[in-house]
Amino acid sequence: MKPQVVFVLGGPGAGKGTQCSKIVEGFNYTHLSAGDLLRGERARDGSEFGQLIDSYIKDGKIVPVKITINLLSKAMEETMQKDEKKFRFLIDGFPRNEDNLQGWKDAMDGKADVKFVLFFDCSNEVCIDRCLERGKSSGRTDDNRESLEKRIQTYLLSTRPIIEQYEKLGKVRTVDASRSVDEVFADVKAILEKEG
Ligand code: UP5
Ligand code: MG
Repeated sequence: MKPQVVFVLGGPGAGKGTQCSKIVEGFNYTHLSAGDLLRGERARDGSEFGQLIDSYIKDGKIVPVKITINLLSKAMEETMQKDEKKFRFLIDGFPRNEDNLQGWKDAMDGKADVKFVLFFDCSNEVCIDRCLERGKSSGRTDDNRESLEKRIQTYLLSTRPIIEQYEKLGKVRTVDASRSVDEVFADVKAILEKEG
């Protein structure tokens, strides 16, 4: 079975991870956060990319796609090897720019189907406030005001155009992510029930 993929996009702190966790409770999807995979690689003993990933994340810059796509495709393969019925994936926080999208196409065209993009739409102010609040306890090196300004800029300049490309293809499902977790999830659930 070919992997069926939903790209989950939205600004920093829009609630991508939170909503993906709720989706996997009720739907047969595996959640792969590109950011979590990169943070895992950064922490791995002997990783040749640890320092590079560290500095990119702190600067809110997008890591070269070769690194990210390797982590994503490995995680997808491992999941499907363990259980062939697990071929549905939520890919959270990817693709974030043109380089990411091209890297995905080069590696995955014909090998995986992108069903749609689930877009969590949220104002920059709400995004920043949520990340600063989380920063009090998250230990994330990018949950500070300086990194957040950069993350927002990167999102606006690089990621929004990717969402717009998918929009033109009629492939974006947008959710107003500024509401409560449960209100957002009610919309997410309706979308997934409709899309299958
Ligand atoms: N929260 C969530 N939903 C809420 C709601 N409805 N109401 C009130 N509060 C809500 O949520 C963020 C915080 O808000 C949490 O405290 C949550 O409780 C609360 P979360 O669900 O974590 O939001 P999410 O959108 O997942 O935010 P995250 O910070 O993870 O988004 P980013 O996209 O910025 O981070 P990510 O981990 O994807 O990427 C980090 C960095 O990795 C990037 O900046 C980049 O440098 C690098 N990266 C790449 O280079 N390439 C990639 O492909 C991916 C990442
Ligand atoms: Mg996240």
